Amino acid sequence: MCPYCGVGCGLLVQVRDGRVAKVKGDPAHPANFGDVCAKAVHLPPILRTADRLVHPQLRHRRGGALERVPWELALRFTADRVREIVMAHGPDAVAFYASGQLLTEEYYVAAKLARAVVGTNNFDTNSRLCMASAAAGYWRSLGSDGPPAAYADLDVANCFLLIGTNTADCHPITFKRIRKRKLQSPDAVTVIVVDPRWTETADIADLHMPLQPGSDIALLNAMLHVLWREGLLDANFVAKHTSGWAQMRAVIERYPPERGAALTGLSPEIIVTAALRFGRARAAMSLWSMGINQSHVGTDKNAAIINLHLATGQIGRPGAGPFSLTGQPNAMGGRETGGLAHLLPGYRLVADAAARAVVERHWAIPAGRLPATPGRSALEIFEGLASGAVRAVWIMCTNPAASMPDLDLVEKALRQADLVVVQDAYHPTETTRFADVLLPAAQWPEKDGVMTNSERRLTYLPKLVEPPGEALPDTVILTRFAHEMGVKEPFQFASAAEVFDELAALTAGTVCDYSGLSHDRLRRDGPLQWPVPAPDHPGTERLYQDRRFPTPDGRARLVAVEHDEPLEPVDASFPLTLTTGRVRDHWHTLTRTIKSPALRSRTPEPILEVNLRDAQRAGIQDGDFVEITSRRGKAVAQCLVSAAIREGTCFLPFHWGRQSGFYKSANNLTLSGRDPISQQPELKACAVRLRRVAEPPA
Ligand SMILES: Nc1nc2c(c(=O)[nH]1)N[C@H]1C(S)=C(S)[C@@H](COP(=O)(O)OP(=O)(O)OC[C@H]3O[C@@H](n4cnc5c(=O)[nH]c(N)nc54)[C@H](O)[C@@H]3O)O[C@H]1N2
Ligand SMILES: Nc1nc2c(c(=O)[nH]1)N[C@H]1C(S)=C(S)[C@@H](COP(=O)(O)OP(=O)(O)OC[C@H]3O[C@@H](n4cnc5c(=O)[nH]c(N)nc54)[C@H](O)[C@@H]3O)O[C@H]1N2
Ligand code: SF4
Ligand SMILES: [Mo]
Repeated sequence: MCPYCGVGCGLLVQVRDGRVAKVKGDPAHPANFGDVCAKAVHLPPILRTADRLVHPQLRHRRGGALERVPWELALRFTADRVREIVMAHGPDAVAFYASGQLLTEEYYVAAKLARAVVGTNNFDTNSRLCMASAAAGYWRSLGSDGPPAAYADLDVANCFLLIGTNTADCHPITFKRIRKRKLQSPDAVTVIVVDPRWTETADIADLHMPLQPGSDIALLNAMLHVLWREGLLDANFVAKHTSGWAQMRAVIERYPPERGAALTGLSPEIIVTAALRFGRARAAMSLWSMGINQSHVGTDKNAAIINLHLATGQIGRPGAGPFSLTGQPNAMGGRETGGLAHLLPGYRLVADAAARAVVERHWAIPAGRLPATPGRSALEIFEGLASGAVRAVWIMCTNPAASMPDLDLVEKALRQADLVVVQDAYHPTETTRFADVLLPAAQWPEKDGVMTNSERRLTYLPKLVEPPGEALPDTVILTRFAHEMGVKEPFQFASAAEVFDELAALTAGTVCDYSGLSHDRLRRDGPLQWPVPAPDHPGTERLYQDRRFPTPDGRARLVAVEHDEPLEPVDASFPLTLTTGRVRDHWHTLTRTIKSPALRSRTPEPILEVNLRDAQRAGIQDGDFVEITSRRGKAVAQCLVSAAIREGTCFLPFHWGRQSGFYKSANNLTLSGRDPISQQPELKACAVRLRRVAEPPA
């Protein structure tokens, strides 16, 4: 399976002389049937670069140099420091910050280490910047996390609402499947794209709706208003399978299309048209990602999308359903293993005493050992480090000094910490520079394990080549560390397969039950979709076909949600809204894709997209270098002036961190304000001003 995005494509890899020589699509994999995008094709040159981290390194004192040390010393030093910090300040002075790019087994061992060995729920991941609002949205509306739909639904849907997703660039193989459906039945299939920018995704759209950033709830509520007024709701479904109709109706009554138009900047007519197309479709799907989730009302935006599906009965049948697109390859696996500070394995909650007891028995640790209060979310970990409440952080498989909002805060946090452990495949990165202990990790495909893609499908990834130097699989590093901490019995894993078996057994009876799976079975039967509750169970294409939801009364919840303005509205000093995101040929913080000559040459530098009229007002011409200033900092980029972005909005990709050049980083500008429910930061809207500069800074 591809190590990049959550589409989860199957790959065929040619190995020559112990190296990955060639990558192509696996025709037998049900996520892609042989197709792949450029990022996967160009994997070979990025795997063995001169900056691979191949030895453990240690800095004995701050300001000193990192020195190569043997594994034993690196782990003993870390264990001693962690013990000291726990003795002096308690277990919650230690935090772990992990990633949706870890394998499921790695995730599981890391979360178990934090909770059972160190004794803290301060175990959070970059999924907090990514999927947290979707997970919280599913929990609140449906009673549990878990995307209900499947890729097979894309082949039969009649209406696609693509909202806050640049599917063409970020989930290219999913997009191809939607495009194929549209081209096969152009009149029977409607595609609606909601994005302040015109992207490649809008290429296939019948309706492109360039709304004001952040105003999705006003749009979705107004669409629901139209459907209610026109009698296009499924009254039977609402009465039998949902709760909350009366409260929700009271709110949507106040969102006629004219009000929706005023709040979104769209026309009332296009809102009515979109609503009618959605409402009259035999089967409708919504697909969304960061334009929805990365918002201070991200959880509410998710509710507004799910409301639309519940009120029209568009869920739990072929071609229908709300379907959040997972960003990272294994963000789904992370949620299954308890990869957020309030979760335990098997979609269990830290706050649930009965769930804690089950996990304690499974882990054979004393009753009451698991801490009962949810830990710190991603930003709270870094705020805690900056204030001194948290003293140590262990970062694995993520690069927060490039990917977090408000990088000054993150750098301060890392400088201030008593202990920074970083476990990565490359060095230097923006984050490894701050490490006291640097642990070399094996990366894809130097280790084996499982990942779950957007459609709940688990794929087994075999180990194909040896890791370079002394790099070790993350599971091995974490297991050795647990032993170094004196905890042996619960960490006797001879292989990743054994870790998987322990987790799979713990999912029995939960919504994400895959107790019927093992590495052997996945190798034999190929990738399968959970729930898979028994060894002879074929897997589950679609959730909620029986229309029973995992809430106490079995009904899904219609949640009344209101529009709210972005946290940082524009004003005379900062007149434009900056939104940030991705480009087609790069992956996140560039530790990998920039090292492929082909990918680098397609997009060598960050480009700021600016609307024509905004450019005129600021005296900026296409190709000029522009300084972008927010209340937190500055960035400089060359600009692309166009009509493809909504007036008042500009867009900067966030891939370039400070290591590429201090002023290339979009996260110099972004703010760390967040959703109070999901704790996900509002990376998609902050207020900025632009100024032309003669030359880029050196
Ligand atoms: N090429 C590539 N693909 C990737 C990744 C990558 O780094 N590179 N990363 C993966 C990961 S982890 C993720 S999370 C996904 C992200 O996938 P996407 O969410 O598709 O990517 P983004 O570019 O972050 O944002 C999507 C769109 O949201 C729009 N947007 C901004 N604000 C709003 C708003 O208020 N409302 C609406 N409706 N739209 C808005 C932006 O203009 C942008 O086009 O991609 C995955 N795939
Ligand atoms: N402004 C802005 N900021 C954003 C976003 C945005 O849209 N706008 N999007 C956010 C989102 S959705 C996401 S998901 C994050 C992503 O942000 P990050 O997770 O910080 O980005 P990556 O570059 O994917 O970092 C992965 C790190 O793991 C390392 N690595 C690779 N393989 C392995 C391995 O097997 N083991 C270990 N230990 N390390 C490995 C890589 O070298 C790299 O350093 O960024 C977030 N930040
Ligand atoms: S679409 Fe995603 S999973 Fe598929 S090859 Fe491209 S990056 Fe990999
Ligand atoms: Mo993400």
